[in-house]
Amino acid sequence: MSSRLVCPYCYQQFAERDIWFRCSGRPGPTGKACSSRRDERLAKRMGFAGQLPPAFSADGRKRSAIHQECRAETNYRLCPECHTQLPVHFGKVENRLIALVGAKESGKTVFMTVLLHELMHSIGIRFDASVLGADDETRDSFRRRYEAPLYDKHELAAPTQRSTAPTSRRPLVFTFTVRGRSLGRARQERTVLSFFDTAGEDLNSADSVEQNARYLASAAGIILLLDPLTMRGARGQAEPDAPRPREQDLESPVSVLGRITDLLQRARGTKPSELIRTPVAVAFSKMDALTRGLPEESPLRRSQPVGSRFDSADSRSVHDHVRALLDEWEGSAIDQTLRHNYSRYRYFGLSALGATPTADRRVATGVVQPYRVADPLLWLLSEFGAIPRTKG
Ligand SMILES: Nc1nc2c(ncn2[C@@H]2O[C@H](COP(=O)(O)OP(=O)(O)OP(=O)(O)O)[C@@H](O)[C@H]2O)c(=O)[nH]1
Ligand SMILES: [Mg+2]
Ligand SMILES: [Zn+2]
Ligand SMILES: [Zn+2]
Repeated sequence: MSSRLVCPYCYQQFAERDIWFRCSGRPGPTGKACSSRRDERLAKRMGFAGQLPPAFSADGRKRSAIHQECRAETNYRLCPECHTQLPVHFGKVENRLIALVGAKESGKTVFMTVLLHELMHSIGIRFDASVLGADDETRDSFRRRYEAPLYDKHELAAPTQRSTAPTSRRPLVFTFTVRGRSLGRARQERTVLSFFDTAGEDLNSADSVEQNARYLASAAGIILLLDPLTMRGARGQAEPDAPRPREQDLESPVSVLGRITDLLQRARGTKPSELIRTPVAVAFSKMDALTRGLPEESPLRRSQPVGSRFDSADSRSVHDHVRALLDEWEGSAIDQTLRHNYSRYRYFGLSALGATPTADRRVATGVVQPYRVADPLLWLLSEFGAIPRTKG
């Protein structure tokens, strides 16, 4: 495990011994109990203005600490930067931040919602994995703001607001647990996953660039979502009723990729001769609108893998196929940028909804039928060694 930890909520890096604690608020041995108050740091960074017992620093390598004022013991561990309570086992298990980025309207919010829903259901069963929200806020907000509107009301989310209001911009943090083996003994392998639903504009405006830079720099893996319907060569091949983004709003995938590459190089201090080592899953969304134009034998028309290991051969053939499609879509510059700047990248084609939504932003068929929606994350997890993969 790396010695530097990254907060899954604010993406600041720190050492384990710098972890803070929050007083339990229960009376200590002398009968004195600490009162609750507003935590200014938590309010400023995360927009939480409620009352909580005081935060204090102690030896963060320990599971618990004694608060000097009340002498009560506590095991609430906090990020030293934003004062958010850290997930259980934090620092003792792999902590992987997955950054999800893409231009406005590329499909990030829908993708994240469907991906997490799938992870908790079919993908969880497929890999015998359990995926749980790591904190109350994540559990509540995922259900209320993301899952229920899409799955119960069949409505698509409104465009994501820019991250100036910190309350709405807390990442969703989950723990992904699979049964692994270590030294011949079965054990639970836990990975903390943090998803930050960036608003498309965030990548453009200077004031949110710093937060994004930190987010990207701390990420163990990046999912870059690109909308093929914004590419000139693909637009002509799309289903006639697929909603096409308006021309004047278009930010071409290659310019999004360029900007992210720039941010990463700056944030990581990459030397001009070096490649960026963060694995990048380059995923083309909304493929449902293009499937019918693809050749019969295209790997993007066959059924998605179902085995209990990540299917490497299938993933490679999708990668090669998408690379070939890029030429047709007039997107060869994307491949050039990736080849010259990244050491690990892989192409994906997916559809979160499985069909074109209606003009009033509803799920047309009433059922979400995702296709290959988990492939990018599964590839990243297999790159980290968190899930097994087939040879090939
Ligand atoms: N055909 C098709 N369209 C999709 C799919 N997913 C999203 N869309 C369309 O893309 C639009 C934008 O999706 P969002 O998930 O809100 O996009 P976003 O990237 O979060 O957008 P911002 O929050 O504004 O940055 C939706 O309203 C849908 O019309 C899909 O799987 N298939
Ligand atoms: Mg969004
Ligand atoms: Zn933090
Ligand atoms: Zn106390």
